[in-house]
Amino acid sequence: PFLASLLTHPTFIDGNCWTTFIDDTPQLFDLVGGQNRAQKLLAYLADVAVNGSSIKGQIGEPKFKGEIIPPELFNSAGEKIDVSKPCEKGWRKIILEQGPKAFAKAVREYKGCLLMDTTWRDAHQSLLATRVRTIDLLGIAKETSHALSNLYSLECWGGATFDVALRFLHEDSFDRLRKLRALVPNIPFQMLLRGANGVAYSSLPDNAIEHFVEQAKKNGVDIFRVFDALNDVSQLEVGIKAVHKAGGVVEGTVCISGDMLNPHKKYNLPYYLDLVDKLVGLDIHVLGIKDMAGVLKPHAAKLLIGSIREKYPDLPIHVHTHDSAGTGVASMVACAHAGADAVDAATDSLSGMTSQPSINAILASLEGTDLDPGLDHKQVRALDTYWQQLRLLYSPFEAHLAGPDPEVYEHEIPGGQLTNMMFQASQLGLGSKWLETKKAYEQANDLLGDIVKVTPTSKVVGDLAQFMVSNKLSPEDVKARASELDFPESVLEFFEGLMGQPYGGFPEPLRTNALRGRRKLDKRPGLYLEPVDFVKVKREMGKKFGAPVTECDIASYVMYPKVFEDYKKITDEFGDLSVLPTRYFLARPEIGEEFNVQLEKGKVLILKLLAIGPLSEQTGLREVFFEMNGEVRQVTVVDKK
Ligand code: 3PY
Ligand code: ZN
Repeated sequence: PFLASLLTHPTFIDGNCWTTFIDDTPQLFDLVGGQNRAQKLLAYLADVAVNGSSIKGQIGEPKFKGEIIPPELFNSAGEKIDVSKPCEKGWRKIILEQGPKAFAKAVREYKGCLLMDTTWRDAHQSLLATRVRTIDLLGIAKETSHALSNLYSLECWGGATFDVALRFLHEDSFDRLRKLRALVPNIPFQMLLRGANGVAYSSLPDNAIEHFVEQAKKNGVDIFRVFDALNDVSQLEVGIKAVHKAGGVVEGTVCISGDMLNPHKKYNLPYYLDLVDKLVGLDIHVLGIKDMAGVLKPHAAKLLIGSIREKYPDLPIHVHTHDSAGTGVASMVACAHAGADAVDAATDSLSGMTSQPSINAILASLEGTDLDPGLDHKQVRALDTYWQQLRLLYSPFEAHLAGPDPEVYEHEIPGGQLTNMMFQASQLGLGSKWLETKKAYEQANDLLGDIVKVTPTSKVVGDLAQFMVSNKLSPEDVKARASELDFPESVLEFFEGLMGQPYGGFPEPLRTNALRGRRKLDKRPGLYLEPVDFVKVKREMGKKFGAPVTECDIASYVMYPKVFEDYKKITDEFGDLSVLPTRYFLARPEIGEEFNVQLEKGKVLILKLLAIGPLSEQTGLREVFFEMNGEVRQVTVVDKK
């Protein structure tokens, strides 16, 4: 039966097998119990039918009902493109055949300004609480491989997606990566790596970062955007070295903090140029400029990119922004004109506001110039018809942003965090407190010494702001009472030095008073951590979860031990939930509504919810009845309501 499972596995059939395939595809062993898998899925569906979905952050049910219609693509001669096979053209070929340096050189030599599409990572992280599931990315993957074949890259992994997929969607992020890779072999895949923090919220031992990056590279990531939340070069170096070692494209990144043209800002042009020199010294392939709050105004963008271009004529520059203030398109166009080689955009339906600027708006702005990104507008628009439907499907995670936020130049809240904080404020009914929270965020940033704010330091500022609002503390109160206040743990960790060293140092005497004798690190935290003993971890995991333990499992467990353990419990109980269409993952079907679940290629369950039985007062249980491939099945569920 194992051999049969192997031979019928979609990845095997598609011919996308790596040497780690068997190691990293433990589902092969599950396929043996197809019946068992079906029963487990029914248990999940029955639980949702009785108790509702338990996906954190979900409000209400999807606004989209019915079948999602994939787009049809046509070439410039008006002929329909056959998307049953992925496209073969694309920039990844250069990375695979000639390596990262040749890729960087070719990108620099390309006349147009290339685009990275963030729809599969940052766009939904910024607008839909990172909740877009693998099945929905797969649903548009082949079309994307054709329509966006000239992209610099597709951002599809890392940042918050790793944690959220495992924790809330009960999905294995490595599995997502492999499945997407199989359908999009031609476009470089890009991930966001938080330097020495990997994809977590604090530093890990250096060998854990190396191991994680190695798995990411082996399973499909080509380009690694490596940043540090304080622009601390010693922290950046850990990630950069790991990517070099794994053979990936190193996009060493500078995070932009505040309006660089404001004369009161310590993060000014000389600061950024000095940082770029240091990154170049680390032998990066591409320079990333990461404007996570969307505060890089067009004129500043022109000055910054123009100055770097003048100093480093051969260095490819790739710019990222968020459209929070509504200037994203103008800024990215300014960057392109000033010499950037690639800029970021998102599909129209998932663009704008706290997300990236609209891809079609950027295409239209560069159309007819030498900087044209080389994509077919009609095909790009066709792809968006899929995302229009998806946006409605994910309506339970909408933050209901009403428009751009011009105050972003003051509070400097990163895009994803701005949406999250608004969502939380609206859930708690803190409408009027929202304005107060934004003001407190600005004050908290000043108290902490005007730090660079992005995961995890943005959480520190956000936690301090919420602490100030809920305890009615002014900045003066915080300073005066620092030695007696119970600061949030993240603030103390920052003061301790667990997130690296801020530019210009820690604010004193606030740091000393708040720490009250806790240690103060003056070097990067990784130097104080014991290396991971991978043999021991594997043995431990084998005992806890049973065989096989793959290298990807180990990387996930080392990054998020508790989250991985909970994920294992859920999948033991319900099986692989990633195969369930999103509508039924989030809400129960109508009684009598028929729907399909494809367990694997050629194995489809035809399901119908028949009835939900009455509550037994004695046991607190209910019977739920389904029809599965023509047979009636009954599942007993605890009614938790
Ligand atoms: C992340 O770290 O997840 C980010 O998106 C930072 O901008
Ligand atoms: Zn971003």
